[in-house]
Amino acid sequence: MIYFLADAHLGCRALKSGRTRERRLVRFLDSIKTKASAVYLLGDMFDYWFEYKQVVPKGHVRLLGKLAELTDRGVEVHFFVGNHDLWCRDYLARECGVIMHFEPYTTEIEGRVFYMAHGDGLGETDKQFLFLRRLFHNAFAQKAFSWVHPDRSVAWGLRWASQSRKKHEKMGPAVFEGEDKEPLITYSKQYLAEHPDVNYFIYGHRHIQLDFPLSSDSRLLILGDWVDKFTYATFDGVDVALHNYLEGETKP
Ligand SMILES: [Mn+2]
Repeated sequence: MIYFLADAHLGCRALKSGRTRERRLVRFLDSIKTKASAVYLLGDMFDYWFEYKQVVPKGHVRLLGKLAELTDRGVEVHFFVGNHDLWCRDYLARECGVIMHFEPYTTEIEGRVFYMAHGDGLGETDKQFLFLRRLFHNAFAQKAFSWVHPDRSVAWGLRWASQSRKKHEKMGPAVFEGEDKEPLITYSKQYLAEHPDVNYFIYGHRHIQLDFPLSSDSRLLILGDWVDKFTYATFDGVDVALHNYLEGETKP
């Protein structure tokens, strides 16, 4: 079985349930470790991650340990960067054995073609978002930022990320905006026209659960999140389905 999930935003300072959510994610990964042949983490697993050559942000040790356990067992774990944790280098690959993806990734699994990405910037028209995205991805800006002391830069990053969360909270819960207003749908339709062999487009980023038909043999799925939805998708070799991970949760 193949598993897909995204957007845990671990370490988010605007959310009180950090450790609880991390534990829940770890229990989920533990529950699938014997069934999974591959796990795709489709971005923004961390609310902020800026990695220096010799230094990584504190925290997340339960998740990192579980990822290492999975890959030690031979489970393929794919880690896509999102728009909150794009400043990864090689630590997660070296330490946890994951396969890093900094770009959208197309792969064939059991005869079906998957196009996967976090989803930020694809079909996006918001100028402010695109400006920031370009800045964040700019090699010189990244180099300059890496000269800042980690204590300062990571504190700044966590503040930026939690402000972005609060801004989104004010706008209300993420909802499906309609076929014509979802950049990922527009983008995927165009992409499909040029690459008609893609059967599944799988994305995170939007924090909504969506299973949208693009053609008779192609669908677009958005994975929800692990902030308050605890949703994921599976591929059993025949079809992709969306699920909710349910379990009793009491302790903070
Ligand atoms: Mn995102």
